[in-house]
Amino acid sequence: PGYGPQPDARPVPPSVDAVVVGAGLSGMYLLHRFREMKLSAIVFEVGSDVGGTWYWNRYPGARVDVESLAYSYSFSEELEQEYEWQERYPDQQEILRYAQHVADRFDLRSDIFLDTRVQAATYDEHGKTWLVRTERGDTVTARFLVMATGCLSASKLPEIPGLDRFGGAAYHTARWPHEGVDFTGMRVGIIGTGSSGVQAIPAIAGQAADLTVFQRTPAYSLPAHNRRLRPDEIADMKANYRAFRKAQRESRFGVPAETPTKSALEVTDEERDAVFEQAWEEGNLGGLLNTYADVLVVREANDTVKRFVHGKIRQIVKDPQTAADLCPEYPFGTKRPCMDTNYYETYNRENVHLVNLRRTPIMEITEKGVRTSDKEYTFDAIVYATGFDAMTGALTNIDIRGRGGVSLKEAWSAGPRTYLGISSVGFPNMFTIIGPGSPSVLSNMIVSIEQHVDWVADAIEYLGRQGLTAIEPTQEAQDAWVDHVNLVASLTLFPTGDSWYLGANVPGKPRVFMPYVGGVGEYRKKCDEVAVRGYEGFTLS
Ligand code: N01
Repeated sequence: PGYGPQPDARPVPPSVDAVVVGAGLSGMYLLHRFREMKLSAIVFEVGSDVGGTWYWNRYPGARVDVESLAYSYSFSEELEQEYEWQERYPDQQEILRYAQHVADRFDLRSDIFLDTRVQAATYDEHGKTWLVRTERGDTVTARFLVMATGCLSASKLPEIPGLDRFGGAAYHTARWPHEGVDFTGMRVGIIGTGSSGVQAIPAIAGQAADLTVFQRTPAYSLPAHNRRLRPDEIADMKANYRAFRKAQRESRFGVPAETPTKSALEVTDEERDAVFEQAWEEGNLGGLLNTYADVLVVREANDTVKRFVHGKIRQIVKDPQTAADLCPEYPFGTKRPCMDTNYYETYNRENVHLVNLRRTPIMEITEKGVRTSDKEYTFDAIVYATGFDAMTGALTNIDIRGRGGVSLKEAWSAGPRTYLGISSVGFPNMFTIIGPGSPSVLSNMIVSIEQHVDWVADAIEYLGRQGLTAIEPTQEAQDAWVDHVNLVASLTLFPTGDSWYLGANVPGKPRVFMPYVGGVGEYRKKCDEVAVRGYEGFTLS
């Protein structure tokens, strides 16, 4: 059931100016902007409430990895001043409450259709409109279609034989039961050690009788040093929010930080270790990445961070074999680092066991549990912390057809192709918020979300002022942007990690580095220039 009013019962209007898909942090702000522009807009949301990521990811230990005072909307100064964050890194419930508060405060719910999955969207070239169809049979035409479907929303189970055979309870971290799960007294197996696994493992270990962690690739995880916010730091931020927001927008990752200029290789080991130690103690996702200019560029520089983290793991984890198995070999930062509370410490508990799947791979899921090449493990519950078909999955799961009936899935079969990550040739008047080809997942998402929403709203306003009705990128501009995104990525170590940034976690997915590594500030400048030049690289008609 939906929260508040029951929007499901209301009929969907036959035609609106804009259909937004998704009522997460992107979709909610889009609706707010569109209303300010006096556009009629509706939002379809498959969940039973707003919040997107924070609605779905309810696994124990789920928390944000960007500080709350920075991971919040900037579009309303009143909201900024009124809202009271409790923790430095709030948990899922606190962020969901924030999303719900925003929905209520800006009266967004009346135009959001919950429990409604969009099945298809087809562009009508003559009418220059999108026909959107939902799974429950609604149809609506719209001039603009905005995909606010998120980058990490199409959850993914592993390709392991026998998934349906298991007789106990099975959960995916991103589809967690709303009533929660009590693991007390249970033997639990968890597969996956990305950000979700790293947060869930300590929480489940504290409850379960026994927890076995199946690890294919170890993560680099940094201590979050989470704590309650102090009144003085909240007051400080509230007094300086405008300057802080400006700095966020101009920064590299959407979090203000000094840009490092030194190489990790030009300083002494002592100096470097002291810098790394300070970053580790700060508890900041970008901390270690931001220590030296070449960490993400030069392998030897990256190795210095790798050695430092290995040293930390060996210091914390008592069993030498477990510690060795937890030490990642791929370059630091090429997969998203994790932020944890007591992750490595958890392996010192007697009820926690690590299985290194590089030595003994999983062969199948059985009725009783998990069989590796070595033995069968018996469980009462299995947790899949196996991630997402990231960045493109939520888009290509919908049957989107643009000019000439071409499907987005076909158009992107060799990897996503966009201009600025915002729009794609063949799909006029369709926009993707934080889409592939934009900084998106390499940034504080909310900063990138607001930038995209504002850009899209401004573009639509511009079309209206010019008496035009359609916008679509040119092939040349799109090709040049895709080349640029690839070129910038190829100058870094990013393509060397087998990450979901590259689609490497989905068998058969083309290996293309999807987010734009050029930085939030530079990217914003480019988008602004395009707009100032009358939407350069787009055909307006
Ligand atoms: O997913 P992941 P996630 N057999 O893809 C393993 C954001 N996020 O949900 O690396 C065995 O990172 C897989 O192994 P490998 C954040 O951006 C943020 O954890 O493919 N193992 C990996 O260990 C994050 O990066 C927060 O070898 C299998 C794990 O499952 C993104 O979401 C919290 C397997 C998947 O890790 C995704 O994180 C949570 C198989 N067949 C998420 N298939 C915070 O804000 C997959 N794996 C803190």
